[in-house]
Amino acid sequence: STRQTLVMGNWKLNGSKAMVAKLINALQTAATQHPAVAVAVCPPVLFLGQAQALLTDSPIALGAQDVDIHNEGAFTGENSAVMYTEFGVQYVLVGHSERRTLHGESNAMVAAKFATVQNAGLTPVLCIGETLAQFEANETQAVVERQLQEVISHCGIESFAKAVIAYEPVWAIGTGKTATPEIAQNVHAAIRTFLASLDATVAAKVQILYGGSVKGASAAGLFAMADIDGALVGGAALQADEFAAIISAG
Ligand code: G2H
Repeated sequence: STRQTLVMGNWKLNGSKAMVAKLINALQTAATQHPAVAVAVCPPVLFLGQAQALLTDSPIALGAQDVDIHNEGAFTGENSAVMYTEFGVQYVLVGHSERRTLHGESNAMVAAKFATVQNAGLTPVLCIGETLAQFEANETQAVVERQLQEVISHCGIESFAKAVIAYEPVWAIGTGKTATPEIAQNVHAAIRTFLASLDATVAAKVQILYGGSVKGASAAGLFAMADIDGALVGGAALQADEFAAIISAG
């Protein structure tokens, strides 16, 4: 696309101190060699401090995988957006399908998280996407529009001027089944058209990432599409050579 490519690694519940050090050091080289591509990693929160120290003066940005809707208080086990600001975090994923499915997060909860992230001055990465059953029932567009509409109703269309969208068809997540670049492009274009019906300027600028089993070998075909502005990468983000290949494709 003509927008800047953003390659973001979502490490999910993986890592160790040794792995964080090794992976981040390996990625520094790839990110430095491709300064036109924006690169970010989202380690588990326990490793944010270590990652922040390793990323001093680095072009690689830090992200978090989830957030609570409160900034502080009696919310045992949670992490807040305001706390993230002390760890150099720039991006926060909201509404990843694993949060929606495994933790029962509704569209309303995801919209509240989106607002909390923006209020702390950070950039939400709104994850949306349909399940296999919805895909087979031709409900993809209706599902992603509902997921977007909740945020628009809660935060306004202009909130997407400072946000990223990640389209992740649930049937492609961790399954090895990547949507073809054409299938993904069709949905990305529909998302952009939907946003453009409300605000053309915001729609033209917002980065829409594709996620779901992206690998080094599939990245270039996806990034060649007009409305695909990067990738949210899970499994392949844990292997330095695969993630570096995705960065190179940007
Ligand atoms: C989708 C993606 C990263 P993977 O969950 O958010 O993971 O690339 O392993 O399908």
